[in-house]
Amino acid sequence: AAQPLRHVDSMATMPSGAGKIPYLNAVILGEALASEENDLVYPSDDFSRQAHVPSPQKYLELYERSIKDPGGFWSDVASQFYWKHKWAPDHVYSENLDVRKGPVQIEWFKGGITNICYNCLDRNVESGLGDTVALYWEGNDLANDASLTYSQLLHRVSQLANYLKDIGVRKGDAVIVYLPMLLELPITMLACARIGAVHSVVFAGFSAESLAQRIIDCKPKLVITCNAVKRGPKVIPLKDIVDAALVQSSQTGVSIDTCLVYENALAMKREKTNWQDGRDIWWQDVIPKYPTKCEVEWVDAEDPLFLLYTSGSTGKPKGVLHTTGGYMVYTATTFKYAFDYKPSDIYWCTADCGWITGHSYVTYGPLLNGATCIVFEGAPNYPDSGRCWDIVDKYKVTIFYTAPTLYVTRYSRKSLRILGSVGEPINPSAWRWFYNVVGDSRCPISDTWWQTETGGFMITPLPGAWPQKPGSATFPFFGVQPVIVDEKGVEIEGECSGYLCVKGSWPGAFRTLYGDHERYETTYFKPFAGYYFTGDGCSRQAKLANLHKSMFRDKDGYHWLTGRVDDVINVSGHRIGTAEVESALVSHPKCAEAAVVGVEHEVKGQAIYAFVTLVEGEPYSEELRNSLILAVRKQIGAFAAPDRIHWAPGLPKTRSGKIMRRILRKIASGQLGDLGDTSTLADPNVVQQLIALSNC
Ligand code: 6R9
Repeated sequence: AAQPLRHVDSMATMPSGAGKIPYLNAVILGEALASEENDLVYPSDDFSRQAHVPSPQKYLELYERSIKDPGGFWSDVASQFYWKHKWAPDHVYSENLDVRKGPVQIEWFKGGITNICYNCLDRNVESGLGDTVALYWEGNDLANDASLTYSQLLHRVSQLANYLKDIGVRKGDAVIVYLPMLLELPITMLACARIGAVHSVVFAGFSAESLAQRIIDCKPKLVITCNAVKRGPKVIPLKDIVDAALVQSSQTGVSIDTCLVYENALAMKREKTNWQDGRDIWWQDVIPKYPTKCEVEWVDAEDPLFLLYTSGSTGKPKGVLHTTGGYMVYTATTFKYAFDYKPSDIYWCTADCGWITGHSYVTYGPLLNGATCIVFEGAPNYPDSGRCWDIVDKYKVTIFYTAPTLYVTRYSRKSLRILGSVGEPINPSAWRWFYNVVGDSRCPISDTWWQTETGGFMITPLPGAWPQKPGSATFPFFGVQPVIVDEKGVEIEGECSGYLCVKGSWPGAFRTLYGDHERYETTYFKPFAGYYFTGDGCSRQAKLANLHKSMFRDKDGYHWLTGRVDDVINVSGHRIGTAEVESALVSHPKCAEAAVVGVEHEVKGQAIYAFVTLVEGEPYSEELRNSLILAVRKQIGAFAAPDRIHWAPGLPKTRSGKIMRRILRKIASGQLGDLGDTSTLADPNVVQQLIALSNC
């Protein structure tokens, strides 16, 4: 079997704008890749015949049109949705991605008037899907489930939308949503969209501090939550977390008048819930009284749909802003093609709506297609590791979309026809296991590469269209022009590896960072002028199988994503900025300084490894180690807790004071013989001290 792709560190300095990227994760194009080269996994003829895109020729035909005539291509696609008024035909999109030519600006279908909730629900009910199940809900505990048809979902959404309007939520107002995977979560997103309010869902694993930070940043009209949730055997009192966050936000002058609380009686009875009269309102006491019909607020394609905070390489989370029209068209189209969606499918995406995958591929993408979709509240390993397969069997799931780190064991499931993977690179051996064991060597894998910022899939297989290569996300989606650049920002063609950028805009692209357009430009558009910089490394394999050599140009080779090249760590598909973890550690009174790196982890992809320097005279102890970890859990959330705290009398720094993370990464992963050049360190002895403390 082929080895997983290996990463190498090399210092790379970028020429402009953002300054330095500390290292480049480049794939060694050597043995590993060579052995994959001819390892093509073909879809069966039967599969291809029924697929939306049945051949490489068909893909190329569509792709080439999408690049040569983006306006025409996306206009045709967008026309399948309902628009109250259409955009001007000669002005489908406008863009400037080049900071040298002025402010970065992206618009799609501007002047077009629509509503995404209408397109998800009313449009489907009107076309006869009223009695089709839109959402199945599978609870944490085995006996709990529920479902809503498209008509029922529309009624529920309309009731909440009427309530929101009644309490004064208007178009453009922000609403913070801190809910677990209950049906009320997609209901809330859709209700906001219906009235033109901007939802900002905060993953219900974030701490009170993180929630407060987001409330302070977007100043919502109200907060929507539930009293508690069960995660595996544990009850988590979410309302208490919200209470603590609201105390914090009010201290900075952002006070919230209304907190709408869903009583999740399966986890906690309302009598046990802490309550603030006047501010807190039980969902069940008010929402069912509202009419089940609610006029939609028609919005411009470029009106904001949602804000989603994500981690970057500096401390403060970034409020990624998506608008309505382009996002709608893009999520629906990527869903349809990357999963070869058909009305007979039953679709399950295991992501939480607190992350972008849950926005685009639990809520919007599937519902825009009239799909039947499962919302799963629980954990994949509760009550045991067979839970996922029980769910696949129970609902006869045909499309199963998950992260490679999900614990999936046992054996293949008959109903499956397509598997999806997201969140981190899937290595060739994991790919094969997923393909052979879970998919019975029968189901194509859509390894979808994309980001919170991109709104939808960017590089992804189209099942049935072409042979796959284990571990490769294959080719760009329609309208997407990935380019690989070197550290000077020069495009490299053919077989190569470097920084992954995107040329031109696509409808699902984010339009700004909320309240900070300058940071938007600095982070994404200044590192390589003229391009959107993804933060990922990528290598491209130009040599294609003979079968397709004549069809794909050399520069259209298979793409292999090699991981982040900035200070972002990817733990089980969750993005965490090293700076965020460092600032949580440093907030501990006994911590003088901290440096955090990611290390490879068999199950989680990457694990968080923290080097901590204590304040003078403070002795090392297990107790202190635990209280440092607790500080991170409290400030960010349990998912960001470091796996390892490494005591550091000092940190390796350059003479100008920059921490050399490259060296820390080597120490963390035990590659001590291979530390590279340490001569530029201000104090080279630090390295030996750190190595000596490796096992403490
Ligand atoms: C959708 C999502 C984005 C980062 C991205 C990259 C990594 C996501 C991947 C993948 C390799 C894939 N990533 N999908 N890497 N192959 N199929 O995860 O969004 O949370 O914003 O993370 O995740 O490093 O830059 P987000």
